[in-house]
Amino acid sequence: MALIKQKQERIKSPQTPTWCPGCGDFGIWTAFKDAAEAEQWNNTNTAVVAGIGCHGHIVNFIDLSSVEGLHGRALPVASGIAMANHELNIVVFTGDGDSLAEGGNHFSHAARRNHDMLVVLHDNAIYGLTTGQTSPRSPKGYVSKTTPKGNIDEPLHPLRIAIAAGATFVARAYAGNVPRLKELMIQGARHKGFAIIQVLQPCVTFNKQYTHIFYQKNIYELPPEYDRTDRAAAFAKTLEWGEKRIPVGILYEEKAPTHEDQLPVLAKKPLVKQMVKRDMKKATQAFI
Ligand SMILES: Cc1ncc(C[n+]2csc(CCOP(=O)(O)OP(=O)(O)O)c2C)c(N)n1
Ligand code: SF4
Repeated sequence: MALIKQKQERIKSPQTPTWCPGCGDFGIWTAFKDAAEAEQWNNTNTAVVAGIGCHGHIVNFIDLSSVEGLHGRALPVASGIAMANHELNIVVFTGDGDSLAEGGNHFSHAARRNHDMLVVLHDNAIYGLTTGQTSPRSPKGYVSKTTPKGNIDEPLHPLRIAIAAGATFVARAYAGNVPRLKELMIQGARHKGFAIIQVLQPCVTFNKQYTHIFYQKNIYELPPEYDRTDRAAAFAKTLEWGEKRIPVGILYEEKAPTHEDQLPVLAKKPLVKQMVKRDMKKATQAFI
């Protein structure tokens, strides 16, 4: 017990989490601390970026260099970090509102470019921090203060978008299964390229439909014989959703050059380790 406490303290900040008791964000936080411990992630090898929302508060509860971007802008910030120092392990925490509404375009483009980073999408299917409004992940018919007569729109499915756009590691996990989520975080972070884990994260305060019990009843682990290199099969898996039909595990994985691999300027060393020569005369002349 003492050992476990000691392990978790290394990465935990002195702040106490402010999430509601039972929130799925606790599971994500714990899995991340365990993964960080196992992989020796620290301030010299890892950078963390978060969006704005309940999910984004995670940066306050872990002791790693971090940036909390503008709402919807976690991925462009992370892409900039990747290009400045591609040797870093980059982990992005984002919400379903953050990555699919305000940051919807950045999500497709970061996946398409295969930036080398792990994206942990806290999917509670609502806007949590602003008190439970309907988000792009809320199901059709969902009743909230912004859709009091029921949501008339179909939800977005982030893994469908990720696979269609070109993400090279695509997984789904449930926030209540911490050991499995930890494993997937490690695999996603080790993967070279854009790795996305959609974490089914119950918001116990506002989302009374996608509860812990709902997920415990309806998720199933992909079987060992499932071929995660088959892109069409993976896309078909993303079409499954509903009663006893929510697959979790690695849906898709492929090896492909990252955006950073293909930039000639980064071939020898990261940008942060290069002497940048600036000819200020030329730069100012450009504006005259
Ligand atoms: C550009 C912009 N639009 C709206 C807001 C207000 N806002 C802050 S958090 C939030 C919802 C966050 O929802 P989500 O990303 O799903 O994260 P969660 O709180 O559910 O973890 C909104 C709409 C903002 N801060 N900036
Ligand atoms: S409002 Fe929902 S998402 Fe936010 S901390 Fe509470 S339970 Fe978690």
